[in-house]
Amino acid sequence: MAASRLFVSADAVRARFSAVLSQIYRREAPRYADLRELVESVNANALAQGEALAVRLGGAGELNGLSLERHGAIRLGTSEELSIIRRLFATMGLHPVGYYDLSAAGLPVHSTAFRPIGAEALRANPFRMFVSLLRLDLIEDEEARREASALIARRRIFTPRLLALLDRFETNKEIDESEVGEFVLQAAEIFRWRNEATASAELYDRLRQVHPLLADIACFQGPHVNHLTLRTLDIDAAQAAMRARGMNPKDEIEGPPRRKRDILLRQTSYKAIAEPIFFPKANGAGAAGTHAARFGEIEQRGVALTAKGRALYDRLLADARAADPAGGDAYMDALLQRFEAFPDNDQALCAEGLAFYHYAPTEEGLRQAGDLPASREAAALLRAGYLRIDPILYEDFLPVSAAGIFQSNLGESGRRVLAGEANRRAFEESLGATVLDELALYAEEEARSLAASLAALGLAPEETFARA
Ligand code: OOG
Ligand code: NI
Repeated sequence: MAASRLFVSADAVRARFSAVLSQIYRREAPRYADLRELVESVNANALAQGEALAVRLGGAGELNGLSLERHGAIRLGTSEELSIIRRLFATMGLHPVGYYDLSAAGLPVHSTAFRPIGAEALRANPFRMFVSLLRLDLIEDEEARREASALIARRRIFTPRLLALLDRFETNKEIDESEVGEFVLQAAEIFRWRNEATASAELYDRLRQVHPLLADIACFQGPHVNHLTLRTLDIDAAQAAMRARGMNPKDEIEGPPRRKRDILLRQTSYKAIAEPIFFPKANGAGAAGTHAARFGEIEQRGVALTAKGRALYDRLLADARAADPAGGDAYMDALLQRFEAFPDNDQALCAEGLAFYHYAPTEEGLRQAGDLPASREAAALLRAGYLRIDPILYEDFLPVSAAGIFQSNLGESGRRVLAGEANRRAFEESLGATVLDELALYAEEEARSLAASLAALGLAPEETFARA
């Protein structure tokens, strides 16, 4: 028999990959290193406040790996790139969840989130990737479309070595410890910044005029990671600290307003910084210029909403935007006011079917196990103190927020009107797989926890009625 080999789990590959990406980004983007320090001190302050924070975090307050990146984002040019990225991320336990149509916000891309599935994987390492694919079908300028697709068709974003390793890992269904270091370095190489464009300054400018995203995707040798995102325990304090330190944050925190029980996802970022780029010319000469693409982001997550809760969220968000389209602090005030209509405690959110919860038996429930009347509903068991609930954290993204993040980094010229609509089927064809439904994942987790809790109380799941 061959000497024993050590195999590495997908969670461990993801942890190593995201650590390498973080190191590279910190080195290449100094303001991101500053942001890390800022968030660390904001988080330390928040932790020192203690109790209020513990209440707000509830069961979602997993503090392990607080300083690990929560996500990164890239933009791809072709179906081939996307389908290989899907295979690559699968080796890291990252799977496509959700479809995000950004055409509605004037952006010629559609996206998915490659993320860990299940509480255990998320706890092992929370990193995920928001991945967008260029939609040339939304670019009306035919000449620009042709030139952009010629540029993208010429580039090779994966090294032959990476493709060979990927093939082998897929065939063997496992990754040997001795090769994982090389594998994650080769993978991180895809997303590195390159300060030499593939297009002349003239072509870059022309594509930028057509749409700034088109230039960002088509004029470079690879899909540079455009931001990494840290978790903050107090995003309002972090936003204020970014302002105070002159870090040029975006004007508004995306997502819901500050609440006692956080819902969904709140995000903000410092704006992308212009970086020097060499634009080549056919005769070997070239021109020095700049390109602004890279920024740093922070996020704060809350409880996942049901379809009903999400509909209420979308409506209140749209109302606030309509009340103050100018944005800034006035918009944040309008938002707070509108969201007074959204219940702000776990009992109400759960009872009204607005958010997803993880059920567990209480000690008292376990003492009574076997003696409880078989016909009691989950809500009654909760009220009687035999069951408890903890929020299930939202692990996905929000299209309106994502559009806000994109746009604040593309400048005013990022706000366009595009003729087009969502095309999930085309996205899945490019991906070579279907995307998972995020609501179904949360609903399953809730249902599983309720069934296990009822069994622990000596009650068969069929005898009680979970809410829809
Ligand atoms: C992705 C923006 C979306 C988020 O956190 O909503 C995103 C991009 O700019 O490519 O990362
Ligand atoms: Ni992001």
